[in-house]
Amino acid sequence: MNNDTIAAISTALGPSAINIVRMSGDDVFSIIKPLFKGPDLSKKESHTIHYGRIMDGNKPVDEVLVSLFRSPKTFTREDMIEINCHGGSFVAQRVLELLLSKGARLAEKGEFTERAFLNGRIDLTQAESVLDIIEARSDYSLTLANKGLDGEIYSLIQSLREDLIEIVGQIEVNIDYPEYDDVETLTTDIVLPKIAALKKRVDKVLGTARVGKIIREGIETVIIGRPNVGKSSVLNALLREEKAIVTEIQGTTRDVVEGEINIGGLVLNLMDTAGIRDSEDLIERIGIDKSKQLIEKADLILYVLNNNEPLSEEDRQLLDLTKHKKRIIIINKIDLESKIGRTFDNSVSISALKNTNIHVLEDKIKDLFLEGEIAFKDSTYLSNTRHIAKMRQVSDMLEDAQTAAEGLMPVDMVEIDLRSAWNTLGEIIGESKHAELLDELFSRFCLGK
Ligand SMILES: Nc1nc2c(ncn2[C@@H]2O[C@H](COP(=O)(O)OP(=O)(O)OP(=O)(O)O)[C@@H](O)[C@H]2O)c(=O)[nH]1
Ligand SMILES: [Mg+2]
Repeated sequence: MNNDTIAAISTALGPSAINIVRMSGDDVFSIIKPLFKGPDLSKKESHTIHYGRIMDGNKPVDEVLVSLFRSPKTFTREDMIEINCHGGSFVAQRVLELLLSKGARLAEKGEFTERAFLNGRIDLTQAESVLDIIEARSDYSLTLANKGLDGEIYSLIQSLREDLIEIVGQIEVNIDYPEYDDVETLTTDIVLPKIAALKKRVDKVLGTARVGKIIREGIETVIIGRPNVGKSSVLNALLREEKAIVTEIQGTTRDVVEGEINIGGLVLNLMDTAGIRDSEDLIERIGIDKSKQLIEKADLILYVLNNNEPLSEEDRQLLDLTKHKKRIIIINKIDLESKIGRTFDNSVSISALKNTNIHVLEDKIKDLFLEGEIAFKDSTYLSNTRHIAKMRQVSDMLEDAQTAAEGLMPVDMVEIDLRSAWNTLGEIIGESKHAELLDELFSRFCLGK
């Protein structure tokens, strides 16, 4: 480790109680020495905090607390110093400038975390989890991010790699000692079932990744239905706020109105749409309509019907159009006489106007997306798009290996696919450190992180 020393303001700029200026690298002690009036920090123990003043020559700049952390037990594994200044961006900026004037370099975005990764304190999935913690919007996404930070994704990937290595080992043994077993028996009896089992594991991880993505990014929820059935009223009832305009006039909502709610730790990104009408050429109309795109993109459709009206032909078509989606049918206006004339599976009867059964709707949404907290606690979900894309490649490579083995191709052909799968898994945890990937990834962090 012979890194230049980096510094940055780690807190958001703008008036606040405290700002933290952070520094990491070999020279932190020599850089701070001429600037700090207080105890000699270079003689102090790791993980201690010291009171003093930052000085610009003879001029006091700020009264500060300096935390010091000695390598290797630090976030970056380098020597680190954190200066707690008074809030106010000017003073923090001045302290930073003084550090730079004594030889520190301004850190790039995410560079502290990048160093933690490059110095082997965390793997790439853990570094990404740091970002996930910062961006978490609900308890579930925070839990998921913390699992990542604890190294759960890392362990999952490593255990898949162990299975792979075992298969490759088996093949190698056979190549080295051809008399050990005949090739055909090896591939069909030993290698093939193992590849199949591993592919099954990978596909299972991919199968649950949708839940992970939903926990992380929220459920894209689109409220649709004919005009005046009460879509905007449903949005408002869920948001507990009069966000969308509600009137008795058909076609009140013209553009998509959005809102975000948190149902027991799950985030829903709600979109209220314009009522879909005109029975003639309905499908064609929807085709040119934004609503159709929204329906396709949605994780959840809330289809609103008016309890007070008989089911129309348009409703039937729209119900058919959305039947392949995760969907809840909301029978609204139950405070009025029922004229709808039939019942539906997966429906909830509510009154958005009177706030009746809104919690029943919420519970239904939650049940639809989580098999219960227990299952959530016990599993490791992939949620990061990069991880999911790589995992898909791994699944394809295992499929190729399987096909090769089934076709009784020479075992070394099978091994090529397995090795690619091994490398791709390695890319998830950052074992092959691609410079571009790292630059892209860490630039998504804030300065000073
Ligand atoms: N009685 C009763 N009226 C309701 C209920 N929900 C909504 N309404 C009324 O139905 C009318 C239409 O409500 P909106 O929420 O604007 O309906 P919308 O589906 O968004 O309508 P568009 O945006 O025009 O497509 C308003 O007068 C609401 O007050 C309900 O549960 N019971
Ligand atoms: Mg509306």
